[in-house]
Amino acid sequence: MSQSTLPKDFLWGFATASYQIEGAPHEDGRADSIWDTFCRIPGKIAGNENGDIACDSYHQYKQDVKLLKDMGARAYRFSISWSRVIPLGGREDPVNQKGLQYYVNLVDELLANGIEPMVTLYHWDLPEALDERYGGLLNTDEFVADFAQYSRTIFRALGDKVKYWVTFNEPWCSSILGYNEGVFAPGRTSNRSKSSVGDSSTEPWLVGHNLLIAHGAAVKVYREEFKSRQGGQIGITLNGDWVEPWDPKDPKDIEACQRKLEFSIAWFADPVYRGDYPESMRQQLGDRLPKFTPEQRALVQGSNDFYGMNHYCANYIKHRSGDPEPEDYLGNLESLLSNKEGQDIGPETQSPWLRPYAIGFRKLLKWISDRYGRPIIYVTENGTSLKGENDLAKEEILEDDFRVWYFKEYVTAMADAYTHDDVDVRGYMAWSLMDNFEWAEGYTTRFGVTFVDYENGQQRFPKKSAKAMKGLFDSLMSKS
Ligand code: GBH
Repeated sequence: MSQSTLPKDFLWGFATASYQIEGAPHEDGRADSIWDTFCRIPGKIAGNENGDIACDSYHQYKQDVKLLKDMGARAYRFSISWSRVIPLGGREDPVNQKGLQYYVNLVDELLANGIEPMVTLYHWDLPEALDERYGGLLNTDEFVADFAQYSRTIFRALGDKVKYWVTFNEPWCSSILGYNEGVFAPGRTSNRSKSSVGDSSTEPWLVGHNLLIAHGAAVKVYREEFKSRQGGQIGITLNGDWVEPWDPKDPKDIEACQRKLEFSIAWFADPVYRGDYPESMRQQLGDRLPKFTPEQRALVQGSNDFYGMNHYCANYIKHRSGDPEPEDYLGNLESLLSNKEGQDIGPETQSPWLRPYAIGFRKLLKWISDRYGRPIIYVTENGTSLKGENDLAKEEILEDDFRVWYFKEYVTAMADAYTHDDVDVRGYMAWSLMDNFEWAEGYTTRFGVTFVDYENGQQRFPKKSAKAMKGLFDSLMSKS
């Protein structure tokens, strides 16, 4: 096997998201998103924290760009807070020029430093007003129309300068964690100990459907009104973990692995690349899984210029016998951290769900590439937390050897997929540029290559991993 490489123009950099870093929730006219209100419910977030200050990036964005520049990054993926730009969110509601200007300034600062912006339109922070007005993501017609107009506003303001667009970040999380488990905003679930409203058996599937259609509608706006002049690329970003059978000798576990990939990834990617949901989902969910009208299918099918891939880890998969529960979203199986032999899939991190298993990255890149006809892939997130990192002193946090190891393993696995498996991967954004608000885990879990000192004005200090990244990519990217 020859030495693995990456192409010479490979676009690598770092990622963040608006609510996780910006702070300034009420400055210059921004209104609440569903995450501002969700954080106010006691018990939803570790330490009852919120994003009111976070990394203070609304004020310190020039620091962020300097970090990127010092690390040698070629690109930066960030997201836009919809309620900063259109505080009430709707297609007839006023645009907040000051809020929009923040993103114009950020993009200008990036370009002045030679860093390519990649913009995510929606990373989970729906304007609260839309949730109250018509049920937010549950309302097909209103949500789709409002998202299309919001997207148009952003393309118009930034599209001359931004060439990479992501419509939605991880619709799986919005649907399942927001409407089935109820652990993410808006927190709806059938579990009445967590929420007085919600139906885990139906709402997530409707929300997923609506997100797909809204994605298609925004892509249509971009292609018809902006793309020919602005010349950018647009796609949706899907999360997905790799799978290995709990018992490799049991055909039912092997089958369950495939079903897990279909319930998590193909749920969204099949409609985009093939025009309909996977058969395994239709079989289990029946009429609870919405059907595409011809108009909806026309919007969704063929709507990706590239596949945006978020990937962190892998699980062992064990089939379940008997009928699935109505609330089941995994595909009637168990997702486990160790196999039949009792072997762990990877070492512990601070995140209960995250066990590094780098070969799984290569395998999943190939699985996606094979199933969807070798699409262009941008890895839009990959990274790790460290067990106990937050309990250490600053000097120790800066020596994040485990993260250095993780990135080396994963980036090499990606280069293997590019070199040996014919996977057309063209970019990679590490999660994350800096420690930030880790959703329900608050600030207890750090994902950054940069330490953020929350006690001292959110000052930024690069960790060892920040300094290792350029060398890693230089060693893999071919020079000619
Ligand atoms: C990404 O999601 C997010 O895009 C980013 O905002 C976030 O900060 C980053 O990960 C790190 O978490 O609790 O067992 O139900 C990663 C994909 C999928 C990981 C859902 C957590 C929940 C598993 N996420 N998963 S569980």
